Amino acid sequence: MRIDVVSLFPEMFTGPLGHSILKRAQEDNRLNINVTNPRDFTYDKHHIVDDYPFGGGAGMVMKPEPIFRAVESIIAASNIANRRVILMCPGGYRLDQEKVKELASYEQLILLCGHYEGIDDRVRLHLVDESISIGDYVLTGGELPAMVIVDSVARMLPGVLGSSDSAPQDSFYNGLLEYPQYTRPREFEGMAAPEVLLSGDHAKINRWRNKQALKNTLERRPDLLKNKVLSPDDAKLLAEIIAEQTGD
Ligand code: 4GS
Repeated sequence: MRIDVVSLFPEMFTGPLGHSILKRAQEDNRLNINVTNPRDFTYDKHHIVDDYPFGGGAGMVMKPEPIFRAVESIIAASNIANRRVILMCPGGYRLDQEKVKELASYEQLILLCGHYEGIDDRVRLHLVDESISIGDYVLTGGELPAMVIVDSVARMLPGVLGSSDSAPQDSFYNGLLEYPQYTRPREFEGMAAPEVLLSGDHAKINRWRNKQALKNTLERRPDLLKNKVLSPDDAKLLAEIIAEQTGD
């Protein structure tokens, strides 16, 4: 997969993308990340990328031409048809794991990062395929949201995670929160790890983990259970949890 980020601050990406799993994914050619600065697509003497808003008001607005030119040059240079042009913005679709999986199926993502008060809306209307938000809060720019997309999408790509089954195990993969993990020591300052995990009985351990995942989800994120179709085993575990809570 190829991900192109369009940002006025390319240096912001060097740290987060240059370590650990994302670093290895790029070294192994599973992921190719390029950052393009729209300032390089300005042809005036001062390389101006923003201007005052039509109609007045505070702040500056990013001009459309450098962004259109940057994206057009990326598209021309990469020659990939199966792509998605995405604008990071609070009004977009709120990112979730289903959307992450969908994004991981494209051959190329082009992520546009706004800065200042906003981007001339002709970019959203005529250049962008979809807008995505990472949550209901306001950031200073779209760079951190773009990094969140790169990170969450990269770990869905084949071979990126070290152990082949790490992704299926994690939060939201099956629409539930994770079960709790423990490691050595067995007892730390009077706090014991659950005995069942040391039993060696893997059927029992799996059942305990499924139950804990359901319990965590019910207690902390009941909204996730609303639209979920439970397997007969999970439905039974959930009934047990609810019975335990009500003291039956
Ligand atoms: C988000 C967000 C965001 C909005 C960018 C104000 C600078 C800023 N983008 N998810 N202008 N939340 N963008 O806050 O995606």
